Amino acid sequence: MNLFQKFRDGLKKTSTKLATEIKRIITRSPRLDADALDELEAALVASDIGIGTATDIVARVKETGSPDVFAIARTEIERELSNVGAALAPRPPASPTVILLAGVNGTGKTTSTAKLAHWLKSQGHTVLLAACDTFRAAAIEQLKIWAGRVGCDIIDGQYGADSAAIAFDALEAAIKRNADYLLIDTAGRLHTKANLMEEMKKMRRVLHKRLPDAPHEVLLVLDGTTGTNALHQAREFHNTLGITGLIVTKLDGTAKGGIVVAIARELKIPVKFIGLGEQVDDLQPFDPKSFAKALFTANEIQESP
Ligand SMILES: Nc1nc2c(ncn2[C@@H]2O[C@H](COP(=O)(O)OP(=O)(O)OP(=O)(O)O)[C@@H](O)[C@H]2O)c(=O)[nH]1
Ligand SMILES: [Mg+2]
Repeated sequence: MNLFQKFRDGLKKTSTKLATEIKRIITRSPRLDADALDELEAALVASDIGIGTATDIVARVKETGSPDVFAIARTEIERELSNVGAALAPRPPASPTVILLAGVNGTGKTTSTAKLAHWLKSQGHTVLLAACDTFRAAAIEQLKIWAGRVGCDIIDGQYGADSAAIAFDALEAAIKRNADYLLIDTAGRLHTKANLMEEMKKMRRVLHKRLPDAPHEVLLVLDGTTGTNALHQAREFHNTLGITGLIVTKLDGTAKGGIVVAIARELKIPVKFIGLGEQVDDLQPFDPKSFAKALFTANEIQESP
């Protein structure tokens, strides 16, 4: 399955809802009068793409007088996202690339860590995992099971242990073993809880001390089904921790997958991967063009009766 097909399947809930609404509006009012344009705007806003982008699309439709709302929306979305799809930081020549995954409880950090490991391995890299969620019961076992599935080694410690110490040991091991990537799973934390944020900062400091460029990426994992809440989280995490990129998960589970557009427009933080399901290959590098095309698709998807 190619990347576009993955995007299309994963974004089906959002695209089906959008297509149904848009077609209904156009069928009823082919010349798209003022009321129809209002309805169109409401339908776009309901997908969580954000008011700004929704009004831009409606303005373009009005301006061009074109009934091809899908094509106009695709172009606008692609333009909006053109600067936010980004690859991972380039690999330093001799040392591991260190990626820290952060986020609030249950957003998909642990599973995204494993899926990212799987994707990196598929690109020919060697990957080591670090289980630095020593806080939640069974978190270490969860990552161990995934490590087995993906075929990666894992460095862990005891529950209650200092997560920064485990991160340090894991980095030592990654350097010694010549691993290409070290992926660090962390405990869920509230962006409002200062002590948890401090723990995260400590992890950063310790890594930096051992390897001056590390961590090369701090990826914030956001649950795409939480809508504008995800936006608030991203803002807070970015202010306290400095985020290099986003992973937006669970887009398969929502009709509001447009949130990726709102986040990109608001925060200008690159979206690096998106989560489109629970399988190991359901985390995919973000591609604005495929995303825009998958979101606004008129024909391919039939609504179930
Ligand atoms: N459908 C779907 N489910 C996902 C996706 N990403 C994660 N999940 C599910 O979300 C749930 C929570 O995922 P975890 O990876 O454990 O989340 P976490 O952030 O590590 O959670 P804590 O460690 O408790 O903070 C699991 O059931 C995952 O399978 C996705 O892209 N799509
Ligand atoms: Mg976890």
